[in-house]
Amino acid sequence: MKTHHIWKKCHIGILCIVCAFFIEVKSASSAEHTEHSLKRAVEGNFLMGVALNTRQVNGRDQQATRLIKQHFNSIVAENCMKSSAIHPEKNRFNFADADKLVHFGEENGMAVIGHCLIWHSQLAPWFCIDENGAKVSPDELKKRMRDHIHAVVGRYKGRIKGWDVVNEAIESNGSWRKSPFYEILGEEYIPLAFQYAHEADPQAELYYNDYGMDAKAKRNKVVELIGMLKKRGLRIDAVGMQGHMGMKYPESDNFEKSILSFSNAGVNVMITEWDMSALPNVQTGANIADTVAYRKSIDPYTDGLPDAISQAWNNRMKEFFNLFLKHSNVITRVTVWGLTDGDSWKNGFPVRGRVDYPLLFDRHYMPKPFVQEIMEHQADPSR
Ligand code: 9MR
Repeated sequence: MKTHHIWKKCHIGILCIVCAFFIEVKSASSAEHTEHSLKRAVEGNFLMGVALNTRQVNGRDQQATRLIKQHFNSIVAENCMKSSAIHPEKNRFNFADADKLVHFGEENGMAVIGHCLIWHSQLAPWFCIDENGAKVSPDELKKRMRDHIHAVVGRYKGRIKGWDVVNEAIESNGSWRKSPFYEILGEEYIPLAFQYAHEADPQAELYYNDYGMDAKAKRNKVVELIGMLKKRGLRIDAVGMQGHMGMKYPESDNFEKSILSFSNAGVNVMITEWDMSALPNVQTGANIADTVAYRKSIDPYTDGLPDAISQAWNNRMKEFFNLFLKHSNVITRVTVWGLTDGDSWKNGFPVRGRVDYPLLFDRHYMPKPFVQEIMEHQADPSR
């Protein structure tokens, strides 16, 4: 009788523990679901991506890590996969950061994007010259391109969703950029790069990526490039429209025309490096990397963004976001070029040392109003 009583007590105890456990799990998972999330808000439309800097890749910004997991389902390296970083000397690779980035993406079920294989900027110094500093021969450059692409793409075979194979090969006026690759191989370096990337990972998607894609001359040249690759039977899955914007450029009509032209040419479109400077535009050279000397007058918002500018910025971002949603049948990913305003390259370009506000999260890791709105709308679509 006594034993029976003890057993009964035990059963009740176990039952209570089990119930408590289930209540705990349920409330944790419903908390997760009520927590706003950008990637969930755009689910079914496109992947939501973010570029990670080296601090984030190395887990040295825990607040950032939390936000990245909460809001994004795709990542790309802002710098650590570029040739100067990953292949600094002819016979030396530095895969440490790239390995961590790919691992982080896999651990969190994110689509990892490779950026970028062949680019004239942040180009490893040895890549196109011999030991005397003279241009290498066309055959030697082909071999170096092939070795580089096979080593980098091959290392992450099956783990990277897609690669920016060639970056920024076209000038704003629609001519081929006179990069060291072009100077040695002519435009032939482009199909070769796509061919090598496909050999190294036949499953990986392959992209052409560029900025200023709203300009008609550039748009037409990109369409020509897609045609040239397709005619040769080479793989190209998407065109990356970087999307570095300002308060006055690009015009959304022109941007939309390019989305349509590229998709009509038979590829998907990705917005690959989205940001929008809130600062006054400054006249620079033709190149995205050209800089201008600092003047206080072109750095007006060091103490915070005035409400009117913030509102205009949010409206303009929303306008473009809606444009991306409108074309989500062909836009497969929207990636922002950094997480918080403090992380952005725009604080240093085209003028070093300005305080800019170009990204989706502010310097306190808080979502901007238009981002908040998108997420709330998803939580309550009737609004
Ligand atoms: O954001 C990147 C910045 O940290 C680097 O210093 C810069 C070097 O050129 O590259 C930036 O990223 C570029 C990207 O790789 C390609 N498109 C233009 C981006 C902004 O310059």
